Amino acid sequence: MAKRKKTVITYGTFDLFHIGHLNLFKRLKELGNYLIVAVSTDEFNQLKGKKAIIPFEQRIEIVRSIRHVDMAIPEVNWEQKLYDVKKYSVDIFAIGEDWKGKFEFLREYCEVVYLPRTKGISSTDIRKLLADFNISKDELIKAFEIIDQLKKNLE
Ligand code: C2G
Repeated sequence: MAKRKKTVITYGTFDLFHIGHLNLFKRLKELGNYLIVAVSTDEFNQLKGKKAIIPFEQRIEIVRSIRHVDMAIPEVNWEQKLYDVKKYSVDIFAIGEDWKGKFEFLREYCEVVYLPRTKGISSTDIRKLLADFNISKDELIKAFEIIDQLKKNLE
């Protein structure tokens, strides 16, 4: 007897794809057997006050390629969730607990689950790390001069 399709949907930017996103997808796929991920477009991110480093086309292609994901769609506004839940006969809407309580209106149409975030990593942290690596050219030249001097001292 074929297993009944149990559809789970989630939404997000998924910039600089990392283990926190992958853990989420794994957990989401354990809740059902068909996972839809809606990836925020660059335009919608502006509305969210977020600027992703990786462009939308690449972010959705990466998400679409993750084996836990069955379908990836664009997230273009705040209002589409209800439309998506009906269009795809979604059984479970799930998202990280940083959004806890924000999507209770969907409970009338599907289960709503808030999942623990993966500690110690976020796209924002990675962006900050990259920014800290922004050594100026002069600092780099100075560093190489010091290394050369140290080498000469050791000869
Ligand atoms: N996440 C996680 N653990 C992390 C980082 C992120 O579980 N260490 C989860 C978030 O809780 C979220 C998802 O990964 O459920 C995507 O995170 P973002 O890309 O930051 O998504 P966000 O900007 O919160 O967009 O309409 C909803 C919004 O589009 C959600």
